[in-house]
Amino acid sequence: MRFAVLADAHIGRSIPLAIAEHRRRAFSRSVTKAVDAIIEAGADYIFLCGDLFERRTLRPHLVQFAHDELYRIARETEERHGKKVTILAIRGNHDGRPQSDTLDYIKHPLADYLHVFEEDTKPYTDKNLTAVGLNYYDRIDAAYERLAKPALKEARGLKVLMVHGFVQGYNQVPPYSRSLTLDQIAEAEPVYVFTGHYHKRCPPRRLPNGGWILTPGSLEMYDFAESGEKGFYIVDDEEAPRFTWVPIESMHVMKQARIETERRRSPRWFGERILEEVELFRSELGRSEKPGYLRVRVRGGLKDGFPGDIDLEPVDRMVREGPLLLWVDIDTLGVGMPILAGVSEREQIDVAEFFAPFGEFAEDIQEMHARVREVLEEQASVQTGLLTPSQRIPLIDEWVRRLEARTFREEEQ
Ligand SMILES: [Mn+2]
Repeated sequence: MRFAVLADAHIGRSIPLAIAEHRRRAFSRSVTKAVDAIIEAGADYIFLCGDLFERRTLRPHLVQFAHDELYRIARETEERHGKKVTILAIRGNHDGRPQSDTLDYIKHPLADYLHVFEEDTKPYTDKNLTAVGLNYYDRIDAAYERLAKPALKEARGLKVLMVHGFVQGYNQVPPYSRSLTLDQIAEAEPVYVFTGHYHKRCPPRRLPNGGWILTPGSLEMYDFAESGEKGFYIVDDEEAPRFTWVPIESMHVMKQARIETERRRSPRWFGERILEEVELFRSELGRSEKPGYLRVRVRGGLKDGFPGDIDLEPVDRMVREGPLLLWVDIDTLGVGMPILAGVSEREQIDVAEFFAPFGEFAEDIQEMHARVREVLEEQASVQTGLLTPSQRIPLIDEWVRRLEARTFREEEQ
């Protein structure tokens, strides 16, 4: 018997929104590539371990797309290999909530090849195997004990467990996340455990009971923080099971670069480093002949000027001119303002005049501006240029008092 084990397809994912259409296309394309490879391999069972969809509500054509791709597996496997395929699916956290998930839309009375697990965790059983599918719950450990473990313990024959959740000691579980343990899983004596939710591929590992656990990871790059190869597993269930990794090449190159400095630097210095990173990425894209997107995280202090003084126009120009460079996101939130000494010399704006459209309130602004400046000069931290909360609160209260004392024109209408 041959299995295909997939997870976290996230069909319809459009984050970052600035490149939503590129992203949606990349996620759909990874599904199509996986489906092609599954048909080629001629699998008997397909295990979809959650997060088939990105959200509960999606554009109808994407739901149709998922439906059609699953049907294509069934139809073409029969045509080419003369066998009937069974597709088993569980609900991931992205698919929706209990009783209301996107998987409802792909169920079809005529789609006898598709089995979507319900919330009662009634096992799927046929002549070859028994599968218990545990849908996603926030308290996955409790849900496993209550729903999946008893069902799995009772099951006979080739027992398969599908879970959408982290497994301690196998996945690198993020802090404060609920997870299952390998021992907890092994107690129910499964032969195979296939898991989703953890996006990084984990190679097959033996369980304490002699069974196997496998996390294929997501099919596409979920975000900039992810790395590593994307794809899915083919499992040949024989005397000694054989596991074959099927890589799926991402449609786009997705890279995150960092610029960090301990020393305070000029806006120009930051601008030049950023440009270097973008140029480096552009040449990487040229070599791989693939389009891509880059995020540059910039951290460090300015010695003068403002973050807005970092000239990003050359970067914008490169994006406009280079067809492979789809998007560059420069994150300068981590760029610190210069120490405040010297600011007063640069500033020559008449505040009351600047805020003249506010009418009489412009005078309040001017007064408060002067007071805040005064307090900053006397009390601000030399390191950060900021006030402590107790220094700041009286000023905020004063702002609120003055704002509340005014009635603005918009409110009168
Ligand atoms: Mn996921």
